[in-house]
Amino acid sequence: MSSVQQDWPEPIVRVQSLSDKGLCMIPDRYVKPPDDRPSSVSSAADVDIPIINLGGLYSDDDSVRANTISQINEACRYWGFFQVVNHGVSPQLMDRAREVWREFFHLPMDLKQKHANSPRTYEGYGSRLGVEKGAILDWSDYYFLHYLPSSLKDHNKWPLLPSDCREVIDEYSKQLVILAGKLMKVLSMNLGLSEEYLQNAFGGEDIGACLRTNFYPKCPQPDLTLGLSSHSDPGGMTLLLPDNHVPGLQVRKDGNWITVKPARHAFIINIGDQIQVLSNAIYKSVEHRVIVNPSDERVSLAFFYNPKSDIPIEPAKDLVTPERPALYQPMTFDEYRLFIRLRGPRGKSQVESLKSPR
Ligand SMILES: O=C(O)CCC(=O)C(=O)O
Repeated sequence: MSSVQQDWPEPIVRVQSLSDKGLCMIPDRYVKPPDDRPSSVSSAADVDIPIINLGGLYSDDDSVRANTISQINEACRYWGFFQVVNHGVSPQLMDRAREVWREFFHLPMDLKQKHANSPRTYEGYGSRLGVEKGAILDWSDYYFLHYLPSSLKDHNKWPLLPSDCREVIDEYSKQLVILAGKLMKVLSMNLGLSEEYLQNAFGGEDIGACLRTNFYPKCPQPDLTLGLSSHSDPGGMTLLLPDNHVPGLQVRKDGNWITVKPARHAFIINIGDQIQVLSNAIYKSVEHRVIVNPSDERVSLAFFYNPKSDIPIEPAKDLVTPERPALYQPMTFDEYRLFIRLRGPRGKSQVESLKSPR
């Protein structure tokens, strides 16, 4: 597999600076083909992903505990997405984490440019995913950083401002790793595996965790573009803190796009491709995308909980039977994510391409 190139194929344009110009029309580079535009498939207005009260996991009442565990199981099997409330992460910390990032994106451009990223590691301030020359781009900027493993965490690659930014991201990430660890246990048990199975398959203590904060500026022609193209997440599990005022995330369900209505102080959890592989596709890594709008910017924090990058990920032996043979061949996460890093978001094409020849 070819390695990632050192630099972007074209000069980087910050979407925020395009939006700030007050253009009436978006540049052609952001105009999606008709089939990929937001209105191409009707969205079901009255349906939403499940909302699960995680407090139920610690109830004294056995039936409440069992019911919560079973709701998570159903959500992973049939939706690949769910919201959690009462998850143990402090609401104040969630609000502050979102606000430090909003403040970052409103800093003067020269300060943000100091953190400009390259396709080699993607760390820093970015405006495109993928390095294909002439690609149609998404209407968003982002900031990407590593939290785990500690060997990859480098505060110098995190924003310097706002002044409490690094401290807030550190505390936020610490709490999200704890939450993800709890969910991994529930997912393992729900799959009929030992409580620690998924965590061990991810590399035990040596997992990867990284944060991408997405900034979706106002867009004068939201019907022609997307804030983030349809994709499934390549990693293990994503814990998303959505904007507290502006919806935008759409999840694909039965051919429709469902716009998620975020519950207050909830996280949106979704299964990534690596858990789809480990579960031999019992759990689904579902396609999602982001729409934008003309009147409001939007900020979201996607925290990716990933396997250690150099261990092969393959279906759990206990989930492989003569009736249900292994659907995927082993592959390390490093090999796997190269695809997205080179080509940008492309629906579910990567996890599909991994399927074993039958
Ligand atoms: O902004 C959102 O709501 C979703 C972001 C997302 O899907 C991602 O960062 O992978």
